[in-house]
This record gives sequence, structure tokens and C-alpha cells, in this order.
Amino acid sequence: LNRTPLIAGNWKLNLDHLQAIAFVQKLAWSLDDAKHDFAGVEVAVFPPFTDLRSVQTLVASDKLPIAFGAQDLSAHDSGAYTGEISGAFLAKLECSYVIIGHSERRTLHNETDEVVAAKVQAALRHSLVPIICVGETAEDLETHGPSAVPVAQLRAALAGVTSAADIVVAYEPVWAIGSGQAATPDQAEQVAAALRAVLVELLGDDVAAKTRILYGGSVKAANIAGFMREPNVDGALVGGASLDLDEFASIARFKQ
Ligand code: G2H
Repeated sequence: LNRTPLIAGNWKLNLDHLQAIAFVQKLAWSLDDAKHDFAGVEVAVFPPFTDLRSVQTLVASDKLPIAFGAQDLSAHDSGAYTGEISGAFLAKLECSYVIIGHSERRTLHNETDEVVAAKVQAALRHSLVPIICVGETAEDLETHGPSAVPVAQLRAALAGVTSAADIVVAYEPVWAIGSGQAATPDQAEQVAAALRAVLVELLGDDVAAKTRILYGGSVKAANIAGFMREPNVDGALVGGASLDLDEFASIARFKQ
């Protein structure tokens, strides 16, 4: 299997554009460290919308080896949608990725599976790689077992997605988000394997083999290595720990 690991920092509602510039510059210095081998690891940051232009300018002018994307996008490309941000705009800012269906969007902004699927289509229309987030609550886990809800969410999100699409899947158990209580590597692997089986079924063997599945939920430097040893876990979506430069750089150094 030849999937490039992806370590993605979801900043959520943190760091303004000046703080973002300072952070990304320092992160690049930290990754440009001869003592450590980052070859073959992709590092990405997901700042608030208002930071993206600054991050784009810095990354492009200094040719920094850091990818970036947005935390959300509109299902619509343009029109009377006050407060929304179009995938077309994100593509113009050279975003590579966009996070879709994060549990905080699903819970706090009532994003349904249908909205998530429409946003996935919007991302693909503009050649943005959607990072499709799925995950079960503690109650779901108790009632339905570990994989049922994430599998159903992924099936719904992939409605209309063809095998030509480039996507990333993030498994984020809601009970592990920001709680300090991460899933075990075993638990993450079990669900990641079930999600990969959905990819095989809906998009075929080749797409399933090349699609990265991330684990997210209280990832930190102390637990990343365990997740990365699992065959179906190809990286991490990191929230709280992505705001601490040394911690995030250590997560990206999971191989050492
Ligand atoms: C899950 C994760 C990042 P944290 O939301 O997407 O956050 O690492 O703080 O649990």
C-alpha cells in the first residue's frame, strides 16, 4: 500500500491571520529539520476562512511544504447566500482540501447527511479534495456498535461520487473529540477497515486502496504512533494539539 500519510491540523475558531502567518512560518522551520525525516508525510493546516489569503501568500512566496484548506464550504457556488463561502473562492486561494461534515458542523449547525453530500459535490466541482468526517456519539456506540453510524454517514456522503473523485475520509468518534479520551488504535482500525470496505463497495478496489482514512479525536504526540501503526489508518485530523507548535510538529514526526 502506498498512501502518503496526512497530518492535518484543524484550527477550528482559533488564530487570526497575523497569528496564522507566525504559526505557519514557525511550523515550516520546524519541519525543515535535518535531524528528522518528513519525507513522505504531508502536513496540512486548516485555518479560519479569514486567514486563508495570508496563508496562501506565505506558502506560495516561501514555497513552504505545507498544504492548507478550509474548515467548511457552501453547498452553493454563488448567489444570495449571506455569510457563505464558495468552493470556487477556496479553489482560487489554492486550497487543496476542505473539511466537510465535522461533528461540530453536524451538531452545532444542524448539517444533515444530505447537506454533507451536497457539500462534497460542491468541493469536487472545484477540484478541492473533501475530507469527509464521520463518527458516532457515545450513545450511538452503545446502541449500534462501533461502525454502523460512521458507515451510514460515509455511504450518504458518497451519494453521486464517482470513482474518479479524489477524497479523504476522517473517522472522528464524537466521544473522543476534545475530550482527551482518544479511541484506542484497535478501535480506530476496526472502524477504518469498515469504512474502507464501503469505499471498495461504492468506488472500487483501486479508489479504496489509494484513499486515505484519517483518525481524529484527542490525537497528540504521545498517541500518534499507535494509530499510524494500524494498516487502515493513514494519518490524523488533529484539533487542540494542532495549535501547539511543538506538539503538532512532534505529531508530524510520528515516524521517529
Ligand atoms: C476532532 C479533532 C479535530 P481534537 O474535532 O478535528 O479535535 O483533536 O481537539 O479532539
